[in-house]
Amino acid sequence: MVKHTATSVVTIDRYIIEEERLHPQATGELSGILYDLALAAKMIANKVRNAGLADVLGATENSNVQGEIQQKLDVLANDIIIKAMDHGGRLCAMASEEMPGLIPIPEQFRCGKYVLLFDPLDGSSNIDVNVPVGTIFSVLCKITRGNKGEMEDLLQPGRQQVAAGYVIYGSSTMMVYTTGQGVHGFTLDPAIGEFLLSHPHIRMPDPGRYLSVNDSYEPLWSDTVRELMQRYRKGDGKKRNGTSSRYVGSLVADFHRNLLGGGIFAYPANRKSPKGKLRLLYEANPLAFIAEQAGGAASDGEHRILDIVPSELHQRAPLFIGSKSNVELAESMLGGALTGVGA
Ligand code: P6P
Repeated sequence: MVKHTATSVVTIDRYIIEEERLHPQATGELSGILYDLALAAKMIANKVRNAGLADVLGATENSNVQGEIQQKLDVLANDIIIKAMDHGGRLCAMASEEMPGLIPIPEQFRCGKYVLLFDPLDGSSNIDVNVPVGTIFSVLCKITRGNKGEMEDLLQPGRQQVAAGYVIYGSSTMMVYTTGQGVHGFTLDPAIGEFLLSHPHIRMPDPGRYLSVNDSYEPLWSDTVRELMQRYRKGDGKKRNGTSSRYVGSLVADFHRNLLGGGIFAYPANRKSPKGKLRLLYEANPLAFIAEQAGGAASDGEHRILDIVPSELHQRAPLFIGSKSNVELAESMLGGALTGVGA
């Protein structure tokens, strides 16, 4: 594979093909999924960019499975992804943060050998105040027999992912993904409607500069979590310096900054939310795959995120994700606390 630099003019389609050539047994189906996701991303970007103009802002009267008021763009993004992905013949099922159960492939379309899980527009509560939002996706191979996808195909541990990525709709629109061959970032050139390679082979600096956590939950944390956050803030006076606090409140924006600049994003368990807030299958798992592929790590405080065997589609998990040494500190402190030691 050609080792491109950030100055190479390489479209995402060409890069996907070049990566596919690394796998002689590849059938091109996974490449097709990534193409279609890039198309969906461009369509969602167009809606997000124009949201303020087309009175798309504001909430619908519906609420989704999370009980949150659905932003109109949430619904639009969800529909765009489903319509872009359901007829390509590469998927046998999908699942979305916005919908309660398995999303089947319509009868008129052929089923393929992959499943797709996604959060169509994460951070959507920030849309009305023009804060970056994102799409997150995870791709796994079908493991059940038969043609149609089943819940068992969706409920696999994150280490089984064959691809994962996100799109950040920020000052520019970027698509970042991995297929297990490193992490690569593509920036949308709106003038030509193409994602161009801008961040080849992303590596997460370690130790990280940033701490991303919502401190308003401090009264609800365990003593050990409070001590952990203090150690992040102050450093250890030796090899690990202190961190700067950066918290957007939009997971993809916080993760993306830490991926490029180095840092730790933490959404710990707390007395009100014993499993934290973030979803395992379509938020923690895809970002954990990216973090590890970029030299970072992701844990729930006691277990590697990618090793957690899910039991429910929308289950939550505490999340410590980012630069490896920062995640290891969390595990060294919380691994005991979660088992009752040092709580
Ligand atoms: P809190 C946005 O609603 C979201 O799901 C993530 O994008 C973000 O990281 C998190 O919630 C923020 O949650 O409790 O800090 O507002």
